[in-house]
Amino acid sequence: FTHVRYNVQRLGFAAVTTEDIAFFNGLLPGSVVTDPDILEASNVDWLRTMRGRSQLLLRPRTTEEVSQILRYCNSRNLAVNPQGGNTGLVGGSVPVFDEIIISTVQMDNIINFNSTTGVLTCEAGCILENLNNYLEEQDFIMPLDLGSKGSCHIGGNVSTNAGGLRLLRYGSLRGTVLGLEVVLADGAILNCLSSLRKDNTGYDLKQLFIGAEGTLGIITAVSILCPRKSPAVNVALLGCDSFEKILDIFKESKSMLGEILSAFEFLDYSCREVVCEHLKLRNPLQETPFYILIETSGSNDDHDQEKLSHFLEKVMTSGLVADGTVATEENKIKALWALRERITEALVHDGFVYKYDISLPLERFHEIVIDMRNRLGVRAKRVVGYGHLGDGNLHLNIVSPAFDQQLLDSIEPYLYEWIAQHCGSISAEHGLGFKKKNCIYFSKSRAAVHMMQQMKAILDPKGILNPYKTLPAFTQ
Ligand code: FAD
Ligand code: 2HG
Ligand code: ZN
Repeated sequence: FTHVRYNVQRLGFAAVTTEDIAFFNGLLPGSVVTDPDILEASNVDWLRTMRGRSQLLLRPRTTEEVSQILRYCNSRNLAVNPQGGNTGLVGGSVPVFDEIIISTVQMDNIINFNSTTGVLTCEAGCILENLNNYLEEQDFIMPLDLGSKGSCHIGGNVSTNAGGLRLLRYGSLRGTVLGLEVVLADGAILNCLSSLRKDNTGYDLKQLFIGAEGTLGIITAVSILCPRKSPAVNVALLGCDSFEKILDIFKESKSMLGEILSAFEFLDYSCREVVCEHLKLRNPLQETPFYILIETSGSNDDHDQEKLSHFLEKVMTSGLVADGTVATEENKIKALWALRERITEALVHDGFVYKYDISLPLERFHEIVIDMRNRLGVRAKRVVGYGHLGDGNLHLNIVSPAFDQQLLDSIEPYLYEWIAQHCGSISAEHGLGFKKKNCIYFSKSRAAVHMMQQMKAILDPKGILNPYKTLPAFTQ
């Protein structure tokens, strides 16, 4: 367990007293946790790189309860940490000091699903995979899919504006989320739980809370537009011997697969090594420097198969692809997806992981991986590149046997400067949380950050909501 160095001072919030605990026990009987053994899981992040020391975990069941909790905390000046499935990768989901953890785990009811419009309305604590399973029974799916689907909550997904494996096809949550219910810092309930596709009456307030990482309010319910489940799904895993060829394949796939293309994911040979070594997954292809996973989803099997085989024929005969395999059967599809989806899980078995989640112009997408390998040499156990190539989102992960400050100093700020120079983003989809908040200036102007700080001050004047996260401390 390696602590991130906490270069931060506790702000002047009140500390939880026995009177506070008595108040919460009265408000939420049976949903107040003070047992340190149970608290441990909520104090430590998924990567096990951060540990808070909260002594109080609240598990409200209703929006009204969340409202009462925040009204009380605001009046007492008690800091809080909203938490969903605690799968966040930037240290946003766990307390830094003794913030009260407010978990959505008991808010997991589906409120309504309209099978004509495809709009699902549910509480924030619903687990993404459960929602997807529920929808699949009715021939629909969630518009997003992440490797963490078995644990993450829809409220956490919206709060991080999670991207994931389906964004290429269905777009970001900024488009698919139609409405939100949010409890503000003072306990006021903001009901923007609309199910409308179109609504241009004034500012679109829900957008403020999408990607706000729990710093502006607690999301208690979500309404989201869900696509139909495609009856025909095919997955191809292709091996390539140069990155330039991958870009050509991408272009070709956009043109030849068009509307049925539903994922274009990338992994390099180091990722393949790590999943095979630690998770014992089998690589069905010959060794190549790069692999891509292409998924098609459509409504007509024959039509899709025909399109896909034309596409594959073209990329194979033109020498863009060195080796490939196609899956149409569900278990084989799952096995191919596992090679891509389980990289994050495999990497935690490999050592200490330095994680970077970058948006870059596609031409530069892989250059930084090579650059880092050369720069770090044998000091890094592994430098891997993978990600949502179709969305210009690279996951650059570097592994060392244990946390190594000197290695970190060789990576940062060099990497962030490189990203800024090439007009990329230092956080494409994971957010800033605790770990990356001070890096915001590599991707946003001072004026933009200042405006964010002003918005935070209006919505949460005492700063009780997820302090120490997302925004750097205010400086004149
Ligand atoms: P948490 O981790 O509990 O919280 C995340 C942030 O949201 C915190 O700042 C928290 O305070 C805040 N928050 C949580 N719930 C609420 C709420 N109801 N109201 C207000 N604030 C709230 N991310 C991607 O974008 N794409 C991926 O492909 C992807 N794959 C992943 C694969 C694995 C194996 C893992 C471990 C993580 C992956 N992630 C990915 C990161 C993570 O799963 C997402 O960020 C996810 O959306 C977090 O949801 P959660 O419920 O776990 O939120
Ligand atoms: C993915 O796409 C996730 O697999 C996780 O966003 C990426 O662990 C990572 O860096
Ligand atoms: Zn990702």
